[in-house]
Amino acid sequence: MIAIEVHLDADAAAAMARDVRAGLLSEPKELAPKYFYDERGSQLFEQITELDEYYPTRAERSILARRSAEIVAAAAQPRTLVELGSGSASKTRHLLSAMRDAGCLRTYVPVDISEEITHETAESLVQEYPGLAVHGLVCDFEHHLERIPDGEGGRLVAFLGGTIGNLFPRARRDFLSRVAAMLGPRDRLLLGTDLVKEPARLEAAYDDSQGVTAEFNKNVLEVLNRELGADFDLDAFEHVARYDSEEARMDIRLRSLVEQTVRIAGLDLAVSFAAGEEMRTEVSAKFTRERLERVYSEAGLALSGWFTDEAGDYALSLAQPS
Ligand code: SAH
Ligand code: AVI
Repeated sequence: MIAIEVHLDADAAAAMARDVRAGLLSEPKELAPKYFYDERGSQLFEQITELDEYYPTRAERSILARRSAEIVAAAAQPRTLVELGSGSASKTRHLLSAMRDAGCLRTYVPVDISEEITHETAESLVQEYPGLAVHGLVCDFEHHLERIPDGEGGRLVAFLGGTIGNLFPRARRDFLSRVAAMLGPRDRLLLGTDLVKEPARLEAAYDDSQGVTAEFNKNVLEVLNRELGADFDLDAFEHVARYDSEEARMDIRLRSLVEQTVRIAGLDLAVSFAAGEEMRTEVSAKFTRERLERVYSEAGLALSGWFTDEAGDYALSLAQPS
């Protein structure tokens, strides 16, 4: 009942090398957040979701726990649940259970760049949902959406956790336009978005007192050391998390504590950092309903459902091609 296709091949390694070279040579330096998620990075993200300060996972879970049956009904009882950036799919169980209870659940399609967690998730889900077919894809959802199988009987395409906020505006528009193009008339998108709130709460959520987010952030340097033969010294960088209220997004960086030169053997490159120089590793955009409606409309999508937690911290929205 499990089939997992892995599309992380030589092309993916070459794309990573290209991306990292361009990012380290740009001004300011920048790395893409998708490189956080090796096996350790996925584990660290799971730890983040349990931190007191990190409210988005709890808020999204509370919406799914209360409203999944309604969401499944509004999506016309789809037979297939596709999940982009599925990770451990811990909250997804609410949707799968609602589909099972409505009698429509047939297939789950997890799509994630992290191979280990996708296998683990598939194994657990076939045990928990007897009869469920899992057709997983290990790939980059920014490039390989066309590999997602067509679903007879309608698909709900879930993109949870607020991961849409980790894309820059242009990449976000391109990505959502491609999602819009893959949706058939019966398919719906279910998108999780963190909402704008006081900067102090946001900054605490991304700079927790136990230092787990700092470790997650620095893990990208471990990934470059292993995958590209770099010699980053993790102790020579510190975690920085600031809210940019003009752009309405968290801006997450690594700041070099000293003047240093890092060698990346796999790229045949040496990169200098000044003391105090910051390299961006992630943005995490925060939304309002109006902002999201604009984002949808630019991508050829229209909002058709809006569900928030009681505190109004987080929203799940349903959308379809406009
Ligand atoms: N949906 C889960 C996990 C969110 S963490 C939740 O809500 O808790 C972000 C997930 O997206 C990780 O599992 C990561 O491996 C995956 N991911 C990040 N960038 C990706 C990309 N470009 N393509 C595919 N998966 C990606
Ligand atoms: C996966 N993504 C939605 C998380 C976020 O909140 O932007 C990643 C994260 N980065 C630091 N903490 C959590």
